[in-house]
Amino acid sequence: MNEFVHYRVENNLALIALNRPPVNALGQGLREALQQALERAAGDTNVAAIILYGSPFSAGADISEFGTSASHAQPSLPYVLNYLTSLSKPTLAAIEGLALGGGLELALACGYRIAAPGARLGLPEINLGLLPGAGGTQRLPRLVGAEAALEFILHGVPLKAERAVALGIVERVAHRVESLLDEACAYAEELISSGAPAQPKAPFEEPEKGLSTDFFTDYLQRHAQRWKGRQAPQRVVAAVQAACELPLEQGLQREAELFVEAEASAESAALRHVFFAEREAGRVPGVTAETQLRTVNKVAVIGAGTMGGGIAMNFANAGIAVTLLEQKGEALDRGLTQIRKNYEISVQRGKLTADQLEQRMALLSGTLDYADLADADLVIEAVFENLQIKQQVFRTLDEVCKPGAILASNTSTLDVDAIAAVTRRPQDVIGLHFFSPANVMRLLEVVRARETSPEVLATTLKLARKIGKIAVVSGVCFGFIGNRMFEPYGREAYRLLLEGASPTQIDQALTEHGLAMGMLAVQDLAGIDIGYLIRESRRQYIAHDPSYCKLGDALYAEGRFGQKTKAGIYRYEGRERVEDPHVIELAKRLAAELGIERRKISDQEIVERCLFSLINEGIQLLDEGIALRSSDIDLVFLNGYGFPAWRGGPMHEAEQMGLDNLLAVINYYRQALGAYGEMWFKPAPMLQRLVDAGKQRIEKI
Ligand code: T1G
Repeated sequence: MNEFVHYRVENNLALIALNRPPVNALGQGLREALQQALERAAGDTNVAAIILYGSPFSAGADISEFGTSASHAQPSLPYVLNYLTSLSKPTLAAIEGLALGGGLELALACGYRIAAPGARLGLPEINLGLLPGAGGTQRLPRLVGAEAALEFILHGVPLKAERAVALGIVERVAHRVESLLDEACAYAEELISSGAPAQPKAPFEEPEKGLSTDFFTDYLQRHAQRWKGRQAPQRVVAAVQAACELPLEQGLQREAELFVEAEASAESAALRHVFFAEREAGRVPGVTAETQLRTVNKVAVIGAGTMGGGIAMNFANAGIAVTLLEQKGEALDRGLTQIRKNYEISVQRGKLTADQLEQRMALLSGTLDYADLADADLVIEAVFENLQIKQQVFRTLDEVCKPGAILASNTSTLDVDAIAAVTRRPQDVIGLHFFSPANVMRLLEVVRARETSPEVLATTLKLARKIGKIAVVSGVCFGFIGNRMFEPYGREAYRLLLEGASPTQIDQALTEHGLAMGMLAVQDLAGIDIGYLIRESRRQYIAHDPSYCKLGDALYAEGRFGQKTKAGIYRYEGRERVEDPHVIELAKRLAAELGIERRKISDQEIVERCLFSLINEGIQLLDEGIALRSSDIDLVFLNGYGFPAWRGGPMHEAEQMGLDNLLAVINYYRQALGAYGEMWFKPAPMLQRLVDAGKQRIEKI
């Protein structure tokens, strides 16, 4: 046995403690130690029952092993759990903190289960493009029924212990976390004295009982659209169906076959990439565990509009007091009213209780007076996207805010260095770019200005986690990471309209690729006017291309601002988006004026030109040091722009297709699109360097 397990016998109980910090991930070493401990307990005649426990119990298989030989290195998890179920002595799982994935499967292989209050139990494998691969799809249906098991596995969200008892996953909840092991021992003694079997009779020996004969076929059909592009959910359905149709032994074999497929899938490789990317994003040069953190108990938000109100909600949701400042009383009232309405919708949807609504509203206050911000620990400015206006706000904040207050701008494109420069405390200034709707979108771009101090950066990164955001650090440039890369993506969508593609074809090609929304629909949502104003701020960089978003400029001139005016690239009849012949004609006219020859364009060209332009810009961003790593860029697009997580993000997708192939396609369009291609399809220099160096990963060289 090794250090990953502590073994002792007390009275007639073998107590086996899992000990592989931080989460008892069931890597090969822990599996080996666990197998040895179980064999030792099985062979000890003084041992009448076996208790497994850990703090936390276990977060499941070791995700870092997947895709490597370690994942199936003996003893495999299925082997250990099958051995566990073969023991003739009662086995009991004492679940503290977490039992996730293989951790819960370990508990399910035990005959009995007791959980500590507040413990979370789940089978989140679906979030990694996998399925439970150590008996979960076969044992859970026999414990709770096939339909309940299917929903639980596909949902992939852990349950609290108390709910798990109601579902039948565990039998008991201990009175206190501290007494869990004692109560588990008492439970084991009860089992021994009552002569309980090592494995009690399954409550659902026929898991399919009560299901229609077409249940699984119907289930797949009902969810086909939602699961488009993915395979993991369908494998879960197949595995649970096997639990209904096969004896346990053969069901386990079927599960193992499906797991091997899943582990080897591009979908799982992408989702495992995202799992580690989310954890890597928090690793920032200059910020260490020793970096001093500032206390943030009181937040102020300037601007109670859509963004300001959404930002404020994030902090109220996390129990932090927020003061909203506006210039006029009616704007302030409107903002606070809208926040209350947002919470009321959550209550109607059952996501919030009425009490929680009032608790959160009680944390929100409003003022028209900057003096009331004097004791704020963090102030976030969310006023009109104009540099001069923002600079004036920061001059005022510099006057009224206490020393050490963090002063943040929610700007989406402007120069945070220029904002910091008007204060006497640039080290306390940072960009916190929330994405609309700010209380919903998980992405937060944390813009590190030239003089932002490590303490301010570390404090905002910690706060981002507290309010449930995925924080990605960006340097200062136009558009930071997301909007800078989204610019060429939108440029190509507009240009393709002139070259002969229709709005619907362009958007459908992108949504077919997995995007939540087509780029032209996004333009209408964000506002044609917003896009125009952004271009106005950068005309010197785009003037050499007379066609640059020409249609967007023309729509702006016609007052067609998108959804907000019921007409933009599309026309809006209620909530329905319809193609507008006027826009097609406008595109044709502009193409003729610009001498652009219209032609039939393939969906593949649409996706390649939009996506590869975005990726090429991302590689350039990395080269400039604006983004720290390519996986950070992936997180930006998965959490802020509706890119499909099952593709891993644009940069991961580029790595999967091969950087040499990416370069070849970009060079193709550079040549095939004539002068336009020469303007906009020059490969980023670092892409050429990566390919010349034979690199498979996108990293700075
Ligand atoms: N494997 C390897 N490392 C893991 C891990 C895991 N399962 N879970 C966490 N870590 C690492 C993580 O990378 C980080 O490392 C540190 O632990 C703290 O994590 C066979 C196939 C458990 C809720 O999907 O959801 O079992 O960055 O920063 O916010 O059927 O981690 O410090 O170096 O996230 O408190 C199923 C995944 C696996 C659970 C803790 N299990 N983990 O959250 O801390 S597949 C999961 C989480 C499986 C079986 C199948 C969370 C957490 P580092 P953290 P946290």
